Amino acid sequence: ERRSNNFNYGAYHSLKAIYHEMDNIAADFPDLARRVKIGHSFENRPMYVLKFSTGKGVRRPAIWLNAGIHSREWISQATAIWTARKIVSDYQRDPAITSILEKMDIFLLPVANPDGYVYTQTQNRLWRKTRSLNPGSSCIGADPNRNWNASFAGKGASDNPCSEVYHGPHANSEVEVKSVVDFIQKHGNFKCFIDLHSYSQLLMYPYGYSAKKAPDAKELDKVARRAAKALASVSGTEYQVGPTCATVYPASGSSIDWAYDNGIKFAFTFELRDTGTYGFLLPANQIIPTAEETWLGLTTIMEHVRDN
Ligand code: ING
Ligand code: ZN
Repeated sequence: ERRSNNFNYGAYHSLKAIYHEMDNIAADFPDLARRVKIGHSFENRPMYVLKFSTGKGVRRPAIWLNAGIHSREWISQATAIWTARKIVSDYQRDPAITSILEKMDIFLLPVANPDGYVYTQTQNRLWRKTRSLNPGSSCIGADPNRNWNASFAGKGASDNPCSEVYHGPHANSEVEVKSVVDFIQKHGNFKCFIDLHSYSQLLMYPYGYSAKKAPDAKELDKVARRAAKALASVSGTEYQVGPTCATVYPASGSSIDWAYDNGIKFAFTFELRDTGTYGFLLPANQIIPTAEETWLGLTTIMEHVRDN
């Protein structure tokens, strides 16, 4: 039975609809995609990833595509689910994704903060953090992109639970972060970690926690510039490229700094469309154009990872 024809990739969807579509993708392409539960959220919702693999029983080098860690950045989750469908549709049709999948596995987490996402759909469209309780405070949640064990509680994070960049009581305190960390460490062969955010049209690499230069900064900058150029070739959307700290602001405890400091060299953050006209409230008619151009950026990076 095919139910997936119903999913409109040009619209924003509920968590339930996204999870259902992930299931449909796996059902439509059982030899290529599998839906895997990697954990659960604070409010006990499942955390699902799609694993794309053509390797039978071997643990290939892998790519982690992360989306929706900040719940209000809806273009991130929407781009991720579009990307999932793109991967299964293009495999054995497009040589780039085909050759990537002959050598590597891709793990895609479209909704890294499920509780926050549901909250943005039902209560407060601009909610950013998790929905965990803070003992002794009436404020809710921690910033899941300040909660990773990379200069935790350093620059650009707050110890105030009411802050939008509250780092949480300790590194990995947010079960959503801990679930990803445990999965990646247990797997042990990730080469690339890409986190999708919005907005500002930026492509960044470590570090955010300090102005120090990453040992691989030259290579990361070169790859990011190539990716930004490929992205722009689709419809002219311009991205700025650079290390997080110098490109936006200092930010400790972020996902890509943790990935990089734990041996995952190819660590990037995309800040997707736009540059502020709509900001987090990007109209749905920009979902497919955003996802299409981002795909070129993503495949440029993944091809470099494949060859290095
Ligand atoms: N921006 C990111 C944030 O977490 C960022 C910027 C990227 C910080 C990578 C650290 C590392 O603040 C948004 N819009 O969330
Ligand atoms: Zn964000």
